[in-house]
Amino acid sequence: MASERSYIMIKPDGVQRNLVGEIISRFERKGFKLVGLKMVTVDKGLAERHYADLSSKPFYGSLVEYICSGPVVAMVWEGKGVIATGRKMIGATNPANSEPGTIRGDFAIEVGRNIIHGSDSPESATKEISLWFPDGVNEWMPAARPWIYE
Ligand code: 3AN
Repeated sequence: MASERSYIMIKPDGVQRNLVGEIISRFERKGFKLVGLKMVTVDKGLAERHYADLSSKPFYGSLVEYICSGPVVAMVWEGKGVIATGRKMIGATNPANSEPGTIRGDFAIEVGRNIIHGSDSPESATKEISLWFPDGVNEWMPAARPWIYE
């Protein structure tokens, strides 16, 4: 079975608020597999490349500044449907609309401090993973594999 990968990033507010363990735990308990993980203090160039699609938005400048304001935790998670399911676990972009039980619904209030990023399509996942993990990710075989998938 071809497995999908998503780029998931805990933003500076998530790190500052000690939510790293909580967020990693949710993805682990779901059954997804961690194949890339690093803490990065983001420079402006990388933040601008990551958010290039939003460069015409009025909040682009403050978004870039926010992402550079402290370390982020950059991750790649793998598993069946991880891109769409990861987005569901994260919740709506604006935490005011995120359902309780989602990461943003449980832990965030404002769109400008929404804790976490997740790739929104296979195309952006591929682009984001090569941007943040240019040297590739870790291949490993989890022992739980036959207990999660048919
Ligand atoms: P998502 O992160 O849910 O994929 P995008 O890609 O539309 O949402 O937006 C990327 C990031 O830009 C959001 N995570 C949020 O931090 C910021 N953002 C989006 N919309 C707004 C807004 N109206 N005001 C301020 N920041 C915003």
